[in-house]
Amino acid sequence: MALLPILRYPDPRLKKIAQPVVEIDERVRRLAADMAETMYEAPGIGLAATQVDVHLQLVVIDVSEDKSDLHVLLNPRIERTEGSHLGEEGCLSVPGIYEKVERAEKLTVHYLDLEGKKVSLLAEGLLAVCIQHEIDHLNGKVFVDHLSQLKQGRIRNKLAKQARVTA
Ligand code: GNR
Ligand code: NI
Repeated sequence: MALLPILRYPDPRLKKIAQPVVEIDERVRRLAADMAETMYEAPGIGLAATQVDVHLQLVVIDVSEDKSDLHVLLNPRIERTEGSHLGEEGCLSVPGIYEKVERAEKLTVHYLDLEGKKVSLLAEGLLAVCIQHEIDHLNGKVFVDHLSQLKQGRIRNKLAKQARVTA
């Protein structure tokens, strides 16, 4: 197992579109294990392969308090959504920034698990938010892209300033 470096916004590689997983081989299994370790260590409740510069449709999620509910989603597709919900989001690729984003309140997501089995999961609450946030990453989108241009500009300035003091 290994900790993987996480790309930081506005790295242009965060805009790449992830490709479907076509074969669940040792490389995919190792990537999922390393991503889970990286997510728990951060700590975070989700991580998309895009964030570790692998452009495959793979995400790991665990919204439990005690690391007891790991989900590995390959090729996830949102099939149905219901309602809307405005909630504060953060992102491991945008450290220290928290902003409200509007998302669907409930959703059904279809994906393959690591055994290649088709799964249909009905999600709400934080899990539903996280699934939408991670699928955005696979499509080259970060939560900041949902905000006004004014807020995006302020966030870029703040991150550039942070980068100067930590350098
Ligand atoms: O750890 C994370 N917390 C979080 C909180 C609210 C909404 C979304 C998230 S996902 C984030 C981890 C991350 O950046 N995943 O891509
Ligand atoms: Ni994120």
